[in-house]
Amino acid sequence: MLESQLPNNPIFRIFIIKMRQMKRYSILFTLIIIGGLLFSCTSPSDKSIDSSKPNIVLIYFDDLGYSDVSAYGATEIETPNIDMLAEGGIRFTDAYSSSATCTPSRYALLTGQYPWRNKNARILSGTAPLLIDTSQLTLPKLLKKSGYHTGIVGKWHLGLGDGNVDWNKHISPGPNEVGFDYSFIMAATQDRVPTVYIENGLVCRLEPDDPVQVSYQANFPGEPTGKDNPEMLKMKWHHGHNNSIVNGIPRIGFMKGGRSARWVDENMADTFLVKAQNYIIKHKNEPFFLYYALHQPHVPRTPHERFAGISGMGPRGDVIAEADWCVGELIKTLEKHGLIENTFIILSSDNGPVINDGYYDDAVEKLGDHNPSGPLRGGKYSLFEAGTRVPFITYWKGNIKPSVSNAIVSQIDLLSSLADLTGSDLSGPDSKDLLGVLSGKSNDGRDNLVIEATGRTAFRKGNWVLIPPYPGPAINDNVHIELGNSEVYQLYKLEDDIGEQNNLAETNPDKLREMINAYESIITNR
Ligand code: NG6
Ligand code: CA
Repeated sequence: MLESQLPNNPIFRIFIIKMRQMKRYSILFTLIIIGGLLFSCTSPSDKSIDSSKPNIVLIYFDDLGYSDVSAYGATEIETPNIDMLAEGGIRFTDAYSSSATCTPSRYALLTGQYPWRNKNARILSGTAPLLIDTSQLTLPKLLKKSGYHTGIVGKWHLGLGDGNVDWNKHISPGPNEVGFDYSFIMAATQDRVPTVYIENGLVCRLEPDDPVQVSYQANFPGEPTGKDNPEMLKMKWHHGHNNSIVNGIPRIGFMKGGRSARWVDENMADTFLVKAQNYIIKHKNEPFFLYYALHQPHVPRTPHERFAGISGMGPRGDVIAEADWCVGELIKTLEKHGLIENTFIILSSDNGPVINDGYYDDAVEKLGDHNPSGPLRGGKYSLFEAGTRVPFITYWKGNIKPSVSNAIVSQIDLLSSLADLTGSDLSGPDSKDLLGVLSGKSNDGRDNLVIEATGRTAFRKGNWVLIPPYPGPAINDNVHIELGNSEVYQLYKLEDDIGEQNNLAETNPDKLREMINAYESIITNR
């Protein structure tokens, strides 16, 4: 056998060369050893050099702001694990969630469709029916067709069942009916009932003699509430969040029973992490898609005691540190199992930041010099940039060259881009194939993008942003966020004015008209 004819595997090559040099072993013994090596060379770790169907891990934060991450300019908070991904991958400066709240962003992420095309895509209660039609194309469905095993661990918030769920029976339809082979979820948000984990449609650890009952209409007689029983609270409510009390925390919505099934908020990060790690380990021998939907730093912010006090910024900073640690542990799992070079990682957030989102948790008092929105205006719920412009990182060790990109990309584009990555020609209605951009081969992102915030829409095209007039308060006083409402058109040129301070609508009538026409041609075509 000539040197050039030896197999590519370097261990194998060295082995054969060594064996030739030694010459004193019998041919039979050589064959046995080579056989053994061949066997081990086709073992799971070999997958790490097959880049035709990389695993896909989508790490999705809840309410993480543009500058809540040190790689995006935070100076008062440290996120070494997210930073590692940003420094070793592509850090996008102009990437967007579809919306300034959770449900619509997640809807767009999974369906590749603008959420404003679906009138029900707004913040859902814990008893809302499944928002995605089971006949709709979704990202996990598409990946299944490409030969992937698909799993979700974490926050769902896209509705479950038909609107009349019996939480004590198999809950369906849900994530498993829209493309996930495996699901371990919280139904809605950490601040909404039911406060239980649901694995493949079944509430975990439920005892038959203590069924779970949930209502968003009325309390169950005799059950304490945050409003009437402040003495039972370990975290006080600021606005909303004064219904049922679970684990000393008042929630949105009423719940009775299911005591053994109730989550312990402080353990949630570890619970989701371990489930995500187990998923990876279980499916390491096949292409897999893991949607790891973290619950941080959404309210209520409940760091595990290992992280309580770590940031000096109160629970909001602590849970960001906790979540960053989770990201690090997840990466370690990929490394340990030889998967890191065969895994395309995407990290982002469902909407912009909010400091006080309904509880007294020291987030305001201990914020200090930290500014989660960074240079951007607004925050969660806002049509201004900080509502939807979020951290967005792609990472694929050995395949993506580290860089910073200012291409306009949206989470809506993941569906068509990941289709391309995995050899599928399927696409979503509003989803652009930006695989070249997401993998660093091009900087040619979107030309334009409609963004959504609590039912309103705005428009980015090139370096300009148009916010149409909307009634309503300029500021949400509860959360202290500028919403973007104004009686007049707002037009900002982001390259000169990233903070959206100078409304150029009056002085640039031609640009204003061009932007309105472009925006209306998309938005009226529902
Ligand atoms: C709001 C909640 C807020 C949060 C949000 C959903 C009140 C007063 N506020 O209605 O605390 O739960 O819904 O956040 O109830 S999201 O990130 O899931 O969209
Ligand atoms: Ca959110």
